[in-house]
Amino acid sequence: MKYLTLVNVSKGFADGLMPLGLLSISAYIKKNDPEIEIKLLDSNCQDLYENFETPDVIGISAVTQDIGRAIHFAEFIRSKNTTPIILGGVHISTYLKLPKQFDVGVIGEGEQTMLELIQLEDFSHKNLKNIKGICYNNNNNSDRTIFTDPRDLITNLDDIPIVDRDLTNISYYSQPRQIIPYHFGRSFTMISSRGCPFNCVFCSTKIHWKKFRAFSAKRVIEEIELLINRYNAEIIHIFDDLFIADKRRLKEIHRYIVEKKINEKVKFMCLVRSDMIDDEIMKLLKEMNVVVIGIGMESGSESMLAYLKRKTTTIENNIHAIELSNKYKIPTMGSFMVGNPNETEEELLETLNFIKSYRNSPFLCPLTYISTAFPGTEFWNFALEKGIPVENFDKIVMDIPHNINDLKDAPLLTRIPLDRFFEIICKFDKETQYGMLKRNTFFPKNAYSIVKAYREGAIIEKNLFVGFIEVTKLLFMGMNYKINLFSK
Ligand code: B12
Ligand code: SF4
Repeated sequence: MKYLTLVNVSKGFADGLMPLGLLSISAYIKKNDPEIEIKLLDSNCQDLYENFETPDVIGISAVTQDIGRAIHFAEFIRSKNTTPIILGGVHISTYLKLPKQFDVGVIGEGEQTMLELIQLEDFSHKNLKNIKGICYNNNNNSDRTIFTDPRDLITNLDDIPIVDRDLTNISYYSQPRQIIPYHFGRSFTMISSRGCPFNCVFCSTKIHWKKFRAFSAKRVIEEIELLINRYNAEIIHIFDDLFIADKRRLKEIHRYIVEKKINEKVKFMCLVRSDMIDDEIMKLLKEMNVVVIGIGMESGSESMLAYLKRKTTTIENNIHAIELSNKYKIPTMGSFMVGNPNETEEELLETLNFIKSYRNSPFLCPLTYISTAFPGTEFWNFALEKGIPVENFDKIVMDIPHNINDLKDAPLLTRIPLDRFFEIICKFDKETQYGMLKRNTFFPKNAYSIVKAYREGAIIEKNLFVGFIEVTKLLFMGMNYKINLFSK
């Protein structure tokens, strides 16, 4: 019997989401080698440091934002013993530099690689060099990372068993909570595909997953049914980069969901693209009981949008998507990026004005993120050329902060002076807050939700009177919207 501890250092968002990558590795190892005993240390619901017990091998997962936390934990383990520590996940897979605290880095898909690693007698370089898809540091020269041959991607994703959710603290993750906007309940995440057929200049997906692959519709339904029957799921967030990438598969998933009446048991959220959705797709999503969609709208400036999405999307596409979202009454979380490479103040303001012009659109909720360079992307190359300190990973700020000082050391890509940039992005933040209160102004459930909206309006505007006027305008627009609906 060998003992493996998998470690999730990521925490935050909606009281934490299950670390699906680690759970997939666990399921794969359990299927292929039942002699391995696996434990999860999960920072969402545990103190990693207090609960650590030494196993035979440790595997830590990290996205770029979490690498500082992963290193810190690896240092803590090192201070106790010499157990081999493996780093996996999107950060090492795209950055390709292994911090000295780790013995091995796993590049890309981790299931088979981790299985082979845990079966090794020891982690001598003689053994490691035969394992595909890893890197390790040369003992004699700590600046040199040695890479083995790349590992082929798993051809048929259905060969990977359903992720091992039982490894987690299920009672923690089964508590009713809100992981998708507006909907509260027992909520779970799942992944039904890997990668994305597109290659936006800021996105890590192409570098990490190489190409788009999907689980079969049948297998997707099997996992959804498991979530409903075993974990009593009421809400499922399908976290694929682009759930609708394969329209044929989408239709098949839709058919099963409707036939099996899954749409009467569970609500879904998924991510789509504005240039891909049309009446047919929206109808399918509506019938499946998709209650919120997410779209990367990115910019209100045509030239910026063309750059960010390599000319695959236009403002017209985004406008059409907002219209479809209103038509089918599926709220859209539209995310926008501010502070892009070479973005002018005019382009930034175009985005702000675009968002503002949809304040009266009942189903668009804009979200704004500060552009960040992630390893391997075109943004990354831009930043390195300009000498922007993008390797200060612990200084990354993507959410709009309340204090300009929080941006002072952040590796920003913008060339707009910081004071002015901060002044403008605070206005974006205001639109996000208005987006969030649309529910209470367009579709108030009762008198209390209207009072709540007025209170939120006053907070957003930091002025009782202006807040009152703005929320009253929204309430009128909401009434108008409903009158229009009736008259149609
Ligand atoms: C779900 C998700 C989230 C969720 C939850 C994360 C979670 N706990 O799972 C939330 C909403 C919280 C989130 C937040 C953020 N995310 Co996110 N997220 C994703 C998403 C869509 C899916 C992740 C996933 O479950 N993948 C499926 C599993 C199977 O893949 P995996 O985790 O990569 O694991 C595989 C391998 O990497 C490897 N592996 C992973 N860990 C380990 C460990 C070991 C030991 C081994 C051997 C192998 C291994 O093996 C696994 C199986 O093959 C990805 C995009 C994507 N499709 O991957 C973006 C992605 C990871 N997120 C990204 C970003 C930018 C963020 C944010 C910074 C966004 C923001 N605005 O703040 C935050 C970071 C917050 C944080 N501190 O974690 C980027 C990461 C870029 C980067 N270089 O770090 C991605 C790649 C999106 C993108 N297209 O650019 N995210
Ligand atoms: S469409 Fe989304 S997931 Fe695909 S490359 Fe662009 S940003 Fe990444």
